[in-house]
Amino acid sequence: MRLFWAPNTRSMRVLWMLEETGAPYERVLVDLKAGAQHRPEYHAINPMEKVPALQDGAACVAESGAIIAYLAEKFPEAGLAPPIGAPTRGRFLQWLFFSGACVEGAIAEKFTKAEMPEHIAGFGSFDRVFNVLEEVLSSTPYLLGEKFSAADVLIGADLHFVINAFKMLEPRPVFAAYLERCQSRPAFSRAAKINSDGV
Ligand SMILES: N[C@@H](CCC(=O)N[C@@H](CS)C(=O)NCC(=O)O)C(=O)O
Repeated sequence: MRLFWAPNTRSMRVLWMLEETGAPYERVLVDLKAGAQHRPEYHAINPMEKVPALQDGAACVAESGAIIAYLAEKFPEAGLAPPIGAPTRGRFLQWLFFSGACVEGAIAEKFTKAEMPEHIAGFGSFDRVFNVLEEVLSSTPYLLGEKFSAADVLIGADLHFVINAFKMLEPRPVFAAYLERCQSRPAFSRAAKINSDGV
């Protein structure tokens, strides 16, 4: 498997996930400043010309949530996804889609200060998105209950980005405790080191 990535980007989500699986992979740096994402050879891998993207033999997959779902299914022995038919499978898929559909919208709202009526915006509003996550994480240690899953990789990485990196959200005890749980995992530390080393 080859991960196309760049440091300090949304690639961190997939780096963390790959480290959770323990599977071997190669990292290919995409030099965003030099415009490498716009080269035809990278366009063939991700037509959106953004990182991250994963190549696995003849398979290519882009969009962080999709890559994480792909890896969770490819490596069931890692125990990061409830099996098809399990009651928690529905919520698992919900949180994987929630990142792209709702968290990304909320971040864009904050960055651009754009105002959209809540009933028009699919994500509702910045406040609603993070209040919902806070509500869920107030009653269970992880999104699916007692067990860490790939959904926590994605949403945990999003919360890390929003709270720690970009300071878009005021500190909240529920998120601080959740991030501490998620980030105490060795796979997170390995991914964070790769991210800061930049190679
Ligand atoms: N929807 C994509 C977003 C990916 C994305 O926005 N990547 C940014 C880095 S954080 C990027 O590659 N930007 C380079 C560019 O747009 O030229 C995902 O979830 O993976």
